[in-house]
Amino acid sequence: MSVVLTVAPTGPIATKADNPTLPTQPHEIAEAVHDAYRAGAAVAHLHFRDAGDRPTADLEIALLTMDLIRDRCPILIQLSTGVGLDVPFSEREALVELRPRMATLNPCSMSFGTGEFRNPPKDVARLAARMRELGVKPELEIYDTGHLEACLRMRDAGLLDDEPMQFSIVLGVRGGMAASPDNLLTLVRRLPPDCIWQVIAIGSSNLPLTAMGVALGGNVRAGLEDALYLRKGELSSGNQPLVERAVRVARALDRPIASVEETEAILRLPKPLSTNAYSSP
Ligand code: KMH
Ligand code: ZN
Repeated sequence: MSVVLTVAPTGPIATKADNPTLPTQPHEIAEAVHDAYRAGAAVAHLHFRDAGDRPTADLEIALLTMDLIRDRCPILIQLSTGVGLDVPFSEREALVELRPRMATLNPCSMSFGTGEFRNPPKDVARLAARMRELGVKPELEIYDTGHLEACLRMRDAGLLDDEPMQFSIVLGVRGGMAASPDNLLTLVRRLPPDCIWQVIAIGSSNLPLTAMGVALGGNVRAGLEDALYLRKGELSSGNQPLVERAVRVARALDRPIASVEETEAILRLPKPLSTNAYSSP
C-alpha cells in the first residue's frame, strides 16, 4: 500500500533562533511546501506566524499562504487548528471556515512542554461538528491512550465519521507519551480497524519511529515542525532534507509514495467545496 507523505514545515514552538531555515512567512512556507511536493509530499500541514514570527490564526495570513501554495502546486492542505499554545480556541477554530481539505483536531487538553494546550471538551465537540458540516476531514492528533478513547467516544456520538478515521500518533511531547517503540506499538494495537494513521515523532526519535511506522503500515510525516536536526549535532538545512529522508525510508521498505490523487482516494477525502466566505477573487 502506498504511503501518504505529509510535510509539516513550521510548528507552533520553534523559532528561527532554533533553526534559521524555519519558514515562517507566507512566501517562505509556500516555497518549502512546493519543494516538498516536488519531492513526493501529498499533504501540507500548516501553521502560520505573524510578521513578528509569533504563532497566529490570522485568516488573511492563512488565506494568502494557501493561495501562494495553490498557485504553485495541487498539494492537499491540512490546516493546524492547534496553531499555538497562546492563541484562543475561538481564533483557532475559525481556520476551518477557510475550508481546507483537512484540519487537525486535538481531542484533549494537556501539558505541552512548559505550557498548556487547551482543548476543552465542549469546544472540541463544536469544532468536530463544524468540520463535519464543512466537509473538512479531521486529522486526529492523539498524544496518549486516553486521547484515542476520546476520539472513539466522539465517533460513537456521531461527531466523527469512521470513513476512515485518520489518526496521528504523537510521541515525544513533554506532557504526552514518550517517544518509544513500545508506546508506538501500544497505540497502534489499540487503533480501530481500517483507520489511517501516521507517527509524529518529535525530536531525536523522529527517524527510528518514522521508520517503524512505515514498517508497520503507517503513513509518514516529515519537516521542521517535528525535528529541527537531521541527526545529533546537525541542524537540518531546511525541510527538504527531512522530506527526502522520509522518501528514502519509505522506498527502502518498498512502500511507494502516494500521489495527491491516490491520497484523496486513500483518505476518502470529501470533495472540495468550491467557494467559501473568505475566498480571494
Ligand atoms: N506540534 C504538534 C505536536 C496541531 O497542529 O494541531 C502539536 C500541534 C497540534 O501543533
Ligand atoms: Zn501542527
